[in-house]
Amino acid sequence: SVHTRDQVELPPPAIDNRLTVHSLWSEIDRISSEQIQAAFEGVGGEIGWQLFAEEGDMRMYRREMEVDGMVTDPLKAMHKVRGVTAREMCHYFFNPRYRYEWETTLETMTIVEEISSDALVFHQTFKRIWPASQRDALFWSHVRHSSAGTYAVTNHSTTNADYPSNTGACIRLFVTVCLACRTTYPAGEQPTRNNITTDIAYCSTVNPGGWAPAGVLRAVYKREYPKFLKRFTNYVVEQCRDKPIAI
Ligand code: 6CM
Repeated sequence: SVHTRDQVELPPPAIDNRLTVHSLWSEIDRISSEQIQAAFEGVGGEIGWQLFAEEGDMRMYRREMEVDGMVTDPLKAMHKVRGVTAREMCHYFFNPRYRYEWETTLETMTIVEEISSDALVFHQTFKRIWPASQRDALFWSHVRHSSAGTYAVTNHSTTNADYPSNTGACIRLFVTVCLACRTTYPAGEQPTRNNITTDIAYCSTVNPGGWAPAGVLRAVYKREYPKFLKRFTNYVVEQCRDKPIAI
């Protein structure tokens, strides 16, 4: 059935051995650990995160930052979703089969390398934003179980000789993204769709890789990130509604 097929492809509870012998393993392990730890850190304190979007349990913060005149504002979002698990959230974010259904900025997606059941390399092109050139990205994506009730997906730019940057119409952008999710339910109870809550921390830093007007870019981010997180979480809730819970 559809359910059993989905179950076998859920993020594995332990790191896949094929990943640990890959040349990217040490980088993937280090960046994923750093990203997951930073994701759950608060937005208070001295760093100066500014709230720019708020809706229900969702809060989005950014820090204005420029590198060589290019906007590289780090973004951090917190959300809370009921009725779906961290493992399910990460399954739908990681698995390319579902990506076109929730990702609206995407134009094309190619799987460049299948490293293991928990790590893939993607090439993606994004919809063009006037008046800037179209962008593409090449990044590894890794899903892992990190601690009790916690799963996370980390995406980080990489290189591949078969996918050189800035050769065609696209400018290569650089991305570091982490979707970290933690599920809780009342002590002494069994987890069900009715008593679980998943806390979500989503962090993203994009370097546009070449000229793009700062004002346009910030306006696009302000509109697109809340749209993405609402759409994605609603999508996962819909997908999971009639399926057995995957903890
Ligand atoms: O994290 C998100 N999606 C993942 C799967 O696709 C993946 C994507 C990373 C790329 C993020 C790039 C965002 C830039 C999109 C705008 C187009 C660039 C034009 C720049 C030049 C003017 O981690 C969800 C990403 C949601 C983005 C709003």
